[in-house]
Amino acid sequence: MSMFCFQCEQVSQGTGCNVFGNCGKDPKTAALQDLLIEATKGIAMYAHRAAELGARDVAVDREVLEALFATVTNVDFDPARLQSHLLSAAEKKRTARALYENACRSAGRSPESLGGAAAWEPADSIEGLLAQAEKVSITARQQALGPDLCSLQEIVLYGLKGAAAYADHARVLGREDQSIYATFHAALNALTDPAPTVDGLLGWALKAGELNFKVMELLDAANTGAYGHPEPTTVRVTPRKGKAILVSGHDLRDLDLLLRQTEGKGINVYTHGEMLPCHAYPGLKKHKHLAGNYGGAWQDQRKEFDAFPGAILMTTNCIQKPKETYSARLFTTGLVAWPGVQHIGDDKDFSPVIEAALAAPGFAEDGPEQSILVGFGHNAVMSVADKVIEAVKGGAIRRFFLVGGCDGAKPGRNYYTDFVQKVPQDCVILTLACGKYRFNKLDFGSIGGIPRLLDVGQCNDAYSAIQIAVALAKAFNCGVNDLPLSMVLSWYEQKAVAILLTLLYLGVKNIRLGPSLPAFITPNVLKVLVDTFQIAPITTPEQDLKQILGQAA
Ligand code: SF4
Ligand code: SF3
Repeated sequence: MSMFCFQCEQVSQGTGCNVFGNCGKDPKTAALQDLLIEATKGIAMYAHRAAELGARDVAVDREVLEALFATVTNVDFDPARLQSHLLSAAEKKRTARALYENACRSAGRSPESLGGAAAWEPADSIEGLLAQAEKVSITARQQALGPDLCSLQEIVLYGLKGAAAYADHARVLGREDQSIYATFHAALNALTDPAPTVDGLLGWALKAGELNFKVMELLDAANTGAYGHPEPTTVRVTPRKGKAILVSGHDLRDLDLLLRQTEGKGINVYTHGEMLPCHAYPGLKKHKHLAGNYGGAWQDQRKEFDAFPGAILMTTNCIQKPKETYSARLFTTGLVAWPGVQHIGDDKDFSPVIEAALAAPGFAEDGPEQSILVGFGHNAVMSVADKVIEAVKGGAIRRFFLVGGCDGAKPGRNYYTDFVQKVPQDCVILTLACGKYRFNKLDFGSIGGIPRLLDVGQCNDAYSAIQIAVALAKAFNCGVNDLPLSMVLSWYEQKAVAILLTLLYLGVKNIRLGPSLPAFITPNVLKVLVDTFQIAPITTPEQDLKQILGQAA
């Protein structure tokens, strides 16, 4: 059985995974994910039309988010769970259809008879589902539409996948927005257009960026509403003696619930990967047993989880194929899944995680004292804005570099470590997402009391970085593109695509992108992006810095 997927950075331009996923996704899982996307489009065809008539159903809205999120890279590798997503999607599609037809009746209109994705019903065997998936594969669409239109469709879809992940995090904290759901439906519906145009799809790509901006804003409100604004906080990066649980992913609520359930149990809780920024939230750091941060970015997990002497909880991406040495003390929750790995359901009863931690040896002794500084969200940076503006006006700060994004396993990512080390001493580096593990334990010093490395937070805290840039632009009475600010980004999965589309929607130009350009962007589409937004691939740190600083001089 073959497959085709090119949605992440683990494939080179002009290629894709076609025998087995470099991420560990097998052809069956890939096919079920393709079909789940088709099912989601079918739901959206009805939900979009219903929304236009003022009708909505929250269960339908949530289904779309969950289905999109489940297909993000390194989230769900379990065919059985994907099959149940498919059945649930089929059910919600019937609900959406009834919603639309009732709304039509109320409005005295006759409903459209919809075909394509809207007409899909799940086959009753796995073989049948796989046969259905083949008809809606990327390859089938490439043949029908040609590579450029298919490329643009995938850009929109990946932006929506990333935004859906963030919207789901906001949802679990009780924040949802009807207009956001309506845009998801409208965009997915646009992807079912049998005769799309380049301009139309480019428009949808920017709308996906706008949508993601609103979603990140909602998530920021959800996180800060629940746990307060991040504040500059020193985080221990070495272990403490005792029993231990490691929490990875992006979901603040999961960490909160786990901290509550482990209170007084003599277990230290550590953050991993994108959970590091959690230490800066007052509502989370108040727990004394939130002991520190352990390990680096996701791609090192097979080595680091192996060495971790406790239980491990994955709340979102990026999970990798577990080693047998730790699979019994590894747990998933939310949309993440790996076949055979114990899953904690929506009741969020973490007792099995706690039991596994108590059964494991824990750390035999304290590690050496070592810590880093996190917590420079928009609120924290804004509170010292006067100082920062003064330092820029007085010439103490020459330029800001936003060096952020995902980490990954392919070679070539040393660029980012080299780059930040070569940034001149009178420049400040803002960072976010998991790519920072390549340099966040280095000492960058400070400028007039302002640390030279400011950790803004998780990938979704790109919202904070944007707020900081907008505030600086206001203070200097200029546009964001005229600021002494350069963006050097690293991407891996579809959340990074969503963020990139947000930056393009906001009109940000001259972004440098690496470590390689997306395989799903064809040369023609790339030319449009370069001509319109002056996106450039990274070259070498020396050359890029020379160009940036030369331009700036
Ligand atoms: Fe390959 Fe990335 Fe798709 Fe996995 S998600 S199958 S690594 S392109
Ligand atoms: Fe990292 Fe997966 Fe993207 Fe949230 S954890 S940034 S890669």
